[in-house]
Amino acid sequence: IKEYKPSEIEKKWQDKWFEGDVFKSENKVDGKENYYVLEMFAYPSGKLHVGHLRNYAIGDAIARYKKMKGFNVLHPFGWDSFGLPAENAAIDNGAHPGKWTKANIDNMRRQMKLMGLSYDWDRELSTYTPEYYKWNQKFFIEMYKKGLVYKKKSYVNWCPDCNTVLANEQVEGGKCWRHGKTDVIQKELSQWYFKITEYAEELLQGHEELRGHWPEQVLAMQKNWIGKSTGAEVDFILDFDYKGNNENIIKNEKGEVVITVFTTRADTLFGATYLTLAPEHPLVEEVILKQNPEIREKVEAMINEDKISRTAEDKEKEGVFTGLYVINPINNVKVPLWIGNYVLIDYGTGAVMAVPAHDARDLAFAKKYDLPIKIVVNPVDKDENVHELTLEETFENIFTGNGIMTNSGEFDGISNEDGKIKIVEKLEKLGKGKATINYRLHDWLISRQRYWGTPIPVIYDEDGNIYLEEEANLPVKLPTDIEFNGKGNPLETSEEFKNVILPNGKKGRRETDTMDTFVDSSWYYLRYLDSHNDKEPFKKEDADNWTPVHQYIGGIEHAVMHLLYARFFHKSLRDLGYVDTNEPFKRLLTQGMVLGPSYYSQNERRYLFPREVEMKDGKPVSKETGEELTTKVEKMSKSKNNGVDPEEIVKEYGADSSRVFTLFAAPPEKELEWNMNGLAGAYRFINRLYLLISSTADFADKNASKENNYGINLDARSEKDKEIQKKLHQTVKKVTDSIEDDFHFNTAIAAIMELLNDMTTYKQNVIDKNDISSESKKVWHEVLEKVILLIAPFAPHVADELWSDLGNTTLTFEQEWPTFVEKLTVENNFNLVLQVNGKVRDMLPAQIGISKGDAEKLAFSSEKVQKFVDGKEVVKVIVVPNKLVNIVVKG
Ligand code: ANZ
Ligand code: ZN
Repeated sequence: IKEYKPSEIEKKWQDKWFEGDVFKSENKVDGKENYYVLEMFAYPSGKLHVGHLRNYAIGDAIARYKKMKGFNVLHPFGWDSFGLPAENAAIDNGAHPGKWTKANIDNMRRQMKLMGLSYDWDRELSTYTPEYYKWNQKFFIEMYKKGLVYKKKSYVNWCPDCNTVLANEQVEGGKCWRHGKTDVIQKELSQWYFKITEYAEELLQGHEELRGHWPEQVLAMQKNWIGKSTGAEVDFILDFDYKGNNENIIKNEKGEVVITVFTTRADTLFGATYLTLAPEHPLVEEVILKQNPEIREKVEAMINEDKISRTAEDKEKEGVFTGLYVINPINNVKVPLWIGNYVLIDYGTGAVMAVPAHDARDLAFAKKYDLPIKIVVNPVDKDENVHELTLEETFENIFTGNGIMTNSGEFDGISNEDGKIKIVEKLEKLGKGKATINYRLHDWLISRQRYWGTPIPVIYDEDGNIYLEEEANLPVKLPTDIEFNGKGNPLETSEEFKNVILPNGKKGRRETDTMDTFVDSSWYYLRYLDSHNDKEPFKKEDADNWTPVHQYIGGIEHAVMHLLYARFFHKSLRDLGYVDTNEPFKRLLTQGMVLGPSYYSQNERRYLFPREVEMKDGKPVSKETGEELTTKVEKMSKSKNNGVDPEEIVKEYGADSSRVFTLFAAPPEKELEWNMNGLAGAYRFINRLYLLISSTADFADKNASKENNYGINLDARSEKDKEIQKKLHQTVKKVTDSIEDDFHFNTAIAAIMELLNDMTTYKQNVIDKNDISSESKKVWHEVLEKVILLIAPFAPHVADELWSDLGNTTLTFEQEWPTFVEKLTVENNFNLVLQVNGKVRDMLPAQIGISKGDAEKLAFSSEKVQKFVDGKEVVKVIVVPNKLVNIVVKG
């Protein structure tokens, strides 16, 4: 008997697959529908972690299954290979970032091949290569010409540890997304932006196309991030004669300074008792501080506070009076102008009409600085009576709901919802306001002051005018004469890179900012379609045939960065004429995290490695000291020492067992608890399957093949043949249904395990005892062929090995997915008695529990019954459930 040796089997088949280039795919195959399955490409950190293993096991199972289902499958892989760690490694050890990156990619690709993944490696791409980033530059230029890229000076997020600017999406609770402990500070810089806000509404509306195919949670996160607010802009007039001519100060035709606020509560305009500006508002520097320089210190302190905590609900409101006043456009009342830390410059207009009676933040501010409070909406009780609010009540419990307008002149007595509309109508008539929609989403800041990214293809002349690089000169390549000293942007150290001659012969200076690496990942799924093309980024025809990607798989952490940027990019590319489709990814699966037990020692104040731990009386203790440890199942991470190394796992148990375990232990969207017993269980399962099949392969009748339904005469089967065939057909159905149901591989594998139990029984009772019918060998051939094909997407190496044991020279993933016959899956049949006028005329097998209607239909379908019914009038049909049908006829 053969022994199951995964290391030998897996090496043998990987060599065959990869040397034979069997996973090479075409963009078009006649008669086949395309299916694009894509796992998020990897950052080449150096080694795979278990999260990768899980992601790729899922993707590969889908790819192999869809191939067997007859699709023309595209399943590529690549590397998201620009970014900081490579540069930090360069600073630490002097090696060029490219060298570090390439070595890491080579190692990870080798590890991935050990997993037996069915990628078409011919399409592999890496974003750090000029062949790739050239197209980032071309898109940048075309987007600039279309007004989708611009440069703007503003306060931006700066991480002192990254030494670069960050996008809003990369700031989490005021801290850097890469340096969880580092406060992000604000710097005023001139930076490049992509105009994602131009697509805010479409990005929101596009969710309708994705709903049901993307996790609702991701859609909700995007919706929240886009943050659509319906409201109005209202113009207040500054009660001060400003003579200056600053372009950022807006004046009306009378020469008065206009301050526009954004509000969602225009109905409360009569209650606006003061106005608050963000400390960064242009009016502050240009007018207020010139007029009132002694408040500068307070203003600057507010600017330096971090944005997130500044607006937190429980944060102490800080402010300062400007000494100036503004005129409320609805009633011409003069109200004071303040500066407040809770007003953000980059939301709405950076100015707020404060209504302390109905807005909690305004109220806190008004209380602190003793500002007037005016109630303008009263609540209505359950008997529809208006309740006149008092200030005392407001202090105790602020009223922010809907009600009836008061203290609002001509608008008194109507509902505030009507009031909202009427006040905006009036303002529009007066030319002092308008209905508007505001989005929380900001333009995407893509400038990074770092080396390892795509150079921005822009040159400046001596006056700072912008010149786009000529397309013929693309790619603008990263220079190599660079010093990585950890101080500032390394690109600044290359004179050759910086100094260029402009088309007009004058001296120019090249932009040294590089692009955010999220630009690279925003369109890579398109590049796979033609990754060696040096004339175009991809062909439009291919893009239209392959997008939206049928199935995308990755982590939920990308919900508002990568997944929103890519949607924006796809729409921009559509508007530049590159694609016709609207969305990049049709279906999204966000796989759950991989968790593992961690062991913490209170005495040593550190996490122990699993190898330092043993179980005593069911409790984990330190092997060395015997101390009882605190254990917790949590996300695998280096800091908790609770990770496992996929390469070691694959070495010890084999790729097939590792894959089967990760797919079996939890449905793909759920958290997966890593468990060595579970892994060992997966190994035992495959081992049993292997031994059973290889030891009984000779028994199977190889002449009986799929083409002739295995030549089985159903009536000549023994009871045991019938049972195993029924179990087989039930399993094919169950596995297929489970995969079609959002890829629930766990239930699919569970069904195969059950089948294996029945197969073992069949072997013992039929094959070993030689208790066989004329059909047993044919039935067994069907069982073996189909079970091998069922397991093939999950455990492809052992499947190909067993497939060849059956005498095949083909590969499993090239086979058709096994089919089942509904009739053969039926649990319990009984013989339905068919009578005409009380006389038995026929008997047919039917399923227990068959409905009256189906039983009747079955009766009329019998030829023997038809003979006695044809040409006669059917008076009635009597059905006795699970027993008989009696047709009463006349004439
Ligand atoms: C007056 C008012 C009265 C407001 C009231 C609310 C309640 P959302 O729904 O999130 O869009 N606001 C506007 N711009 C702001 C900024 N740059 N920084 C801080 N707050 C700002 O919130 C819109 C509301 O947030 C606006 O409506 C404005 O306050 C405030 F009873 O205007 B409201
Ligand atoms: Zn950082």
